[in-house]
Amino acid sequence: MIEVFVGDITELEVDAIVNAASRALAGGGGVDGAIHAAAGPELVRASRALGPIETGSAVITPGFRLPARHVIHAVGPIWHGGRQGEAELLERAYETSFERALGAGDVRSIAFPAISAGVYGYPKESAVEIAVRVMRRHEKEFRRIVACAFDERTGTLYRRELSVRPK
Ligand code: AR6
Repeated sequence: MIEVFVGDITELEVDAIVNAASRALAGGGGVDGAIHAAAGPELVRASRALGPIETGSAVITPGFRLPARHVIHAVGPIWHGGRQGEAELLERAYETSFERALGAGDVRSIAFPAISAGVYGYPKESAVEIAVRVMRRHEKEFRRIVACAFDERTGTLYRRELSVRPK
């Protein structure tokens, strides 16, 4: 089941939350900052040790002080206008996040922020379309997939995309 939640991803009681990380995995602003603040300083030590990683890839660490047991740190592309492979890289960031979740063996519920759709500048409509397409591909492997929006407008975009019949 794919559901939409509008609010702070760090509060979600799911097995894994996905972080929109930077290649250095060293923390930052936006959702990355919120996740590191809530998880505590152990998280930056654990994640930085696994970096740097390529855009489109992802690694998994414990969730430390978060309600979620795991954090999957995925690196989405920076938007450069759409002709530098951004769509493929964003799709890959979602795909590798799902791979890491399945690899953990105990992840039945997972929540995603809108990767790349903040500081990295990816147009929200297209980012949401890609996110939902990959989530649908993996829907049957999980009990819950949560599309976490931080504002109502993005929540509406997810709901609209989910109401459209898959192509
Ligand atoms: N819960 C859920 N979603 C959130 C939260 C939150 N607490 N806070 C922000 N968002 P961004 P990016 C939404 O900028 O574009 C960092 O510095 C936000 O509204 O966090 O992938 C990293 O270190 C937006 O829709 O990630 C990287 O350097 C979405 O999360 C860089 O930013 C993603 O926005 C990554 O940029």
